[in-house]
Amino acid sequence: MIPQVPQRSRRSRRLAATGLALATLILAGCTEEQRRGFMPGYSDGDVTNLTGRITDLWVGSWSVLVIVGLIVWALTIWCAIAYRRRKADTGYPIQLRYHVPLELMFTLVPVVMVLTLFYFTQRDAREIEMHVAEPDVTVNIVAKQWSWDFNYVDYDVHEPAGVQSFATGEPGAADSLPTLYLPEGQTVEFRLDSRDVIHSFWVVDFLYKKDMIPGHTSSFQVVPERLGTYAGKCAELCGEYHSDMLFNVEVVSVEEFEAHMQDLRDQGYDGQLGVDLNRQQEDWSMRERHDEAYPRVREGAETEEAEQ
Ligand SMILES: [Cu+2]
Repeated sequence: MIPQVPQRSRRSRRLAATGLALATLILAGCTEEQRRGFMPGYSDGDVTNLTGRITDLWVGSWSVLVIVGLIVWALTIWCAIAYRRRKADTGYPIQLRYHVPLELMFTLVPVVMVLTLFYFTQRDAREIEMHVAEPDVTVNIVAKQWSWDFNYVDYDVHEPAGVQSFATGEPGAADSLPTLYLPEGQTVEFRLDSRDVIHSFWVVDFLYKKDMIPGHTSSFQVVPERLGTYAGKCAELCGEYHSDMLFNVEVVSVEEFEAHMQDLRDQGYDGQLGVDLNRQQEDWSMRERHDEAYPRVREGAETEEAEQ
């Protein structure tokens, strides 16, 4: 006798197969951008050693959340339709209270979900925040309203001081922005400082950013893995010209990086532009720089004051 597969199990297996086929079809039809969950990235390789991990965490999290969302919406709509009030109904529907299994379920399911998300986030955050004892290159980045100073600690040289957009008169112009050079394939440690208010160091394609807090050095390490030019910006609202607080990152080969260090030394950019260059000092007074750049604005204000 051939054992009969029960109807129910056959149906659920068919349902599972259809679901799997559908998921494969959807994923196969995805562009690379969609598979990255629309995170910045390139088809020819990861930008840093961390971007793959960060993208996976993002895509994994939102895929699970979309599935949970779909289940919740489906159940909500189903309940509203299946248990709607009919013409013949009178009085209240059955009032369900102290249904222990049900209450356990809607307490435990969210707790399990939150713990799962917490586990993966914590696992990845620990990896991302991991520091090796001796990075190949240490860069000290000093944020200031509203530009950046880049110091190459091991070489004791620095990039020319970042000039504020109101002083260059070219807000966002790529060629007047300060540029940070990084060697490909080397462990780079960023040491982040601020001279004035809280800023945030963000290289968009690195998919990671970190606050820069006055009086406190924060740090993280990455290995840039892809040659190219990347856009960086301040990710913490820090005042009037926050949106012009931009910079570029050039990931170059180790040889080019060494040559650039030599260039900076030859041009006399030795030493470090530390946090001791306070913006309260005359050289760094933003108000004066601003008034110099926009004298007419000031004159206008003075005339107005005189008229009053
Ligand atoms: Cu800022």
